[in-house]
Amino acid sequence: MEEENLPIHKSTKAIHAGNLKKPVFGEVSVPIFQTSTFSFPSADEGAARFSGDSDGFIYTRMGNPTTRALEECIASLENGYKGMATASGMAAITTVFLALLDQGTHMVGTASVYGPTRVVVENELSRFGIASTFVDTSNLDNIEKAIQKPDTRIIYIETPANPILSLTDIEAVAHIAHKNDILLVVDNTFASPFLQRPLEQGADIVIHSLTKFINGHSDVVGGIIIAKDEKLYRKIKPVLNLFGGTMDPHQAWLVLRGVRTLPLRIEKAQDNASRLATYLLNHPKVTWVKYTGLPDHPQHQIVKKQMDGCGTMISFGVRNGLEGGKIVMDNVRLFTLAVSLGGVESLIEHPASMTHASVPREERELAGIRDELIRVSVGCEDFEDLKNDLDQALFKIP
Ligand code: LCS
Repeated sequence: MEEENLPIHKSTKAIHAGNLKKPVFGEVSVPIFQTSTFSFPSADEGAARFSGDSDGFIYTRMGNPTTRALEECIASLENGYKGMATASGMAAITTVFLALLDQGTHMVGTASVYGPTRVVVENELSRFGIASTFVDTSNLDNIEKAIQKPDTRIIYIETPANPILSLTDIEAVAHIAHKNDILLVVDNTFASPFLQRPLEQGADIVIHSLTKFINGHSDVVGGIIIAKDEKLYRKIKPVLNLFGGTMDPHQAWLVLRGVRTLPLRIEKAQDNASRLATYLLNHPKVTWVKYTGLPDHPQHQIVKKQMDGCGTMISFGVRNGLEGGKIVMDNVRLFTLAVSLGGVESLIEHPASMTHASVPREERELAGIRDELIRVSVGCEDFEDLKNDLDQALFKIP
């Protein structure tokens, strides 16, 4: 094989993809181009940039070199056409909905998505005549039944889903979507492109909250949309530019710095998570554990089919239900009681009263988010310290 045709692998992409082709001073890291606007060398060139005949930069809401570097890096990791970085994960999600759904149309979604994703559809987009059906998408029959021809425009899945960690077969759903002329959108936040690349399985659009694994240091909020082809990119990009939920260059630089170590962080945190899941499973105060890497996970086969690893998220229940869970959350010393996930530090939270509190109780319970469920995001600390911390907190339960 010719040297230039050798494939580039994912750890190499995380470190090199998006680097400027022509560094300004030979700099090794991408600079922060902290400017709101860009000068045009001539009036004709300014007009050409606006008409699209030239791809030079115009104004940071529409594009910026630092932000573009991040977009190229993540699009490369996802094997997509192009990325569009956004101010938050929710900005990515709402931009896709606004671009692809019209008045009178309908979408099908995973019931246990991140709470606000569901609330924005059911409470806000419904005001503009957009309908939705949220079902357990791990069961393909539910998806087939929820489709309303010809109104359904998108199927939106989160896999692994937040916080019950159920999995949806991306390839199978892509097949159902495409035979019905529907687009498949996947929120890949919980896996990251290091563990799962939905476009390779037939998805049309991938979304991330960059706030989580990709940035990985709990110091930035951000999001990204990756389109599989130019047609979808051209449909979504103007909507993002107009609604204005774009990413700031400083934010982009921080995420670019974070993504360089994504593979290292995921590998360490995933090793911790799989050992902690086994430890919890055998703990006398723990009643059940959900982790995609445990053999009793109902969709364990799907992990093998579409993921390169089991991730770093664990859900579990303890003796005395929610009361026992509160004792654990109030007594951890190393785990931080906080929402969010995917950072180097381990976090613990209670979805029913925190991340998913905005979803009405009945729908929450139908989606499997029971009051007793505790969620942990396992970080990169030493396993023994994490285990000892949970152990002392668990033994506070009477
Ligand atoms: N998608 C998923 C799967 C998420 O978990 C979140 C946030 C979002 C999208 C939204 O991203 P953001 O706008 O916050 O960047 N999830 C959170 C969580 O589980 N705890 O706090 C936030």
